[in-house]
Amino acid sequence: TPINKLAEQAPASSSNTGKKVEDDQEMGSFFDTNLLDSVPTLAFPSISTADFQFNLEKASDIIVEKVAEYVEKLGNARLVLVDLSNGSKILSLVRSKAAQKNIDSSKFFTFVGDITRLYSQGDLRCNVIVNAANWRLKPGGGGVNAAIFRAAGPTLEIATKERAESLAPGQAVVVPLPSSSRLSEGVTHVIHVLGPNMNPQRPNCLNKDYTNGCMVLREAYSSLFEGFASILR
Ligand code: AR6
Repeated sequence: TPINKLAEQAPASSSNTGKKVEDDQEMGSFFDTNLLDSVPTLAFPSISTADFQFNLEKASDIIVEKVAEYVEKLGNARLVLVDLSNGSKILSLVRSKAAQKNIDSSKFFTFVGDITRLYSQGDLRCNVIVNAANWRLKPGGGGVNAAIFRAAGPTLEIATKERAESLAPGQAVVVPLPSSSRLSEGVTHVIHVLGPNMNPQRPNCLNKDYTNGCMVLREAYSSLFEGFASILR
């Protein structure tokens, strides 16, 4: 799988960086590592499918559709769908649907890991990470929102407030990460995105209206990929 391939290609990349490698046998991995490090990469979680309880089959169709739409437009940049566990249902659905659509697996792949520790724990360098936010753009709650605000520290909340006070479902906001942020990892920007909510205990619940829900989820992915494109320009 691409995950294993990457793990092999990027051995201890931080300690290799900047070192001359004399041994021929290590040359390949040395250059591959540096090449991969310089490729713009967006890591994103599956929007709305955990706390917001969006249907996984429908969400996986939309992820693959939107990735197919944007992956070529984004040039050499990579898109990576991340989740915490090897048993992630959304990752396996997306992997098989992406394979069916023959999406270039060097430009789009799935990855298991904590989105706030992709480089330090997974040797995967991503310069932009996506947050499945809440409408108030507030830290805490659960899921990936709590993890990103916790890892980045209070400067992310301040930088976010400078860009937007709130989000409507389907919208995204690009936030440059202040250099003083605790989240290093090579991340330069966080993109907050608000997906459609199917959880009756959260604001703006769509009450299983998947006609509207699918439209809003498509908008959410368009907004976040457009946000990534705007960083690359
Ligand atoms: N790293 C990678 N993936 C993660 C991580 C992590 N640290 N944590 C969760 N995921 P969710 P939603 C995956 O619930 O459904 C918050 O409270 C998770 O397994 O974070 O859009 C906000 O404040 C799932 O695949 O987002 C909102 O109120 C995906 O990330 C609400 O939850 C999204 O799960 C948003 O709910």
